[in-house]
Amino acid sequence: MPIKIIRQDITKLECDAIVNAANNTLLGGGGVDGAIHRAAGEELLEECRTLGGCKTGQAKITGAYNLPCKYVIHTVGPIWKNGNYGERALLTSCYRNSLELAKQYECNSVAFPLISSGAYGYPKDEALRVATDTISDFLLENEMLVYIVVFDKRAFSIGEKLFCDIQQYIDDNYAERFANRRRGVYESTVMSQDICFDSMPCAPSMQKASLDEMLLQIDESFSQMLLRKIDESGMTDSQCYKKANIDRKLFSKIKSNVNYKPSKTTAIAFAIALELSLDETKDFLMKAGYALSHSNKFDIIIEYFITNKNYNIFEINEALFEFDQCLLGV
Ligand code: AR6
Repeated sequence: MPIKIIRQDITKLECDAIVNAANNTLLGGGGVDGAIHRAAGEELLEECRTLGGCKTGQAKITGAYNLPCKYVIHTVGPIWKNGNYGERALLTSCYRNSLELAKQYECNSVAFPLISSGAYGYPKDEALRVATDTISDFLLENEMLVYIVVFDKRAFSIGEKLFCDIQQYIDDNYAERFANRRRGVYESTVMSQDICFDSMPCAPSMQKASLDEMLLQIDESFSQMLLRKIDESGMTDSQCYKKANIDRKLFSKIKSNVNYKPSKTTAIAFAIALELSLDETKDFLMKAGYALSHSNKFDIIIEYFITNKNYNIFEINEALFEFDQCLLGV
């Protein structure tokens, strides 16, 4: 199952377990720890007193009392110094150990705050990268819905360079759209003539081969094209839907219904998982009745990542989140 990045107060989430960014005493504190203790009530503190603290990178589980979830998993993130004190390894083990505990307690869904990214000072973009890398590794072998809960906009930020590059790409492409609009119809007529001339020099045998191929594929639905492309890629079905951040049940629906019409974000998620080029992505989307245009930020951001051959769906989602767009996958 997939990772969902959401903006919310973690204490309000209805899922099997929420994770607390605690300290070694497990006896409460500020930030998300304080919020969780306040919302859960005194009994949580009483249970925490019986646990004997927790080492950095480890995790312990308690009941959730007045919270709408079943369990609270308490983990202690590293205090950021300069990155040379094993901070990344410790933060990775916070996520890994919390996920293992959730699995042991048969949780189907678990929500994480961005551990260490507040009072403990871990740089936010790097903290987020550790979270998505570790959780996505875990999900390759396990079925669970994992939320990364981002409390406020400032608590979340993709790298500054990536942000600027994407912003620049958006600006350039919006500009191109307005320029094209001013140039008007004449240019599009010339372009369509160019396409006709382009196709003329083809050898007749090549034309026939590609025509046969096109005719064979004319009735191929989105679902059939997806399954064919998965086979061609050498991935298994589950490798592909996990890479696409898509839920197994949704994949089964698409697989079993030849005429299934996915949402645009689902279709793009599969294009990303299959590492399709921009042209291939456009053909693939067309099967589901969608296009990529330069008239909205979402499409331009997707185009940016595809043209830069960056097919990491979690990085793409971080960027989409930063620009207030819908996320890919489920
Ligand atoms: N829901 C979701 N995320 C939240 C919430 C909330 N209600 N409140 C804060 N955050 P921090 P740390 C985010 O400082 O860095 C405590 O005193 C917040 O924006 O809570 O691991 C403990 O007792 C930030 O991105 O945890 C420790 O002493 C993230 O949660 C120490 O702080 C983590 O910020 C742990 O520091």
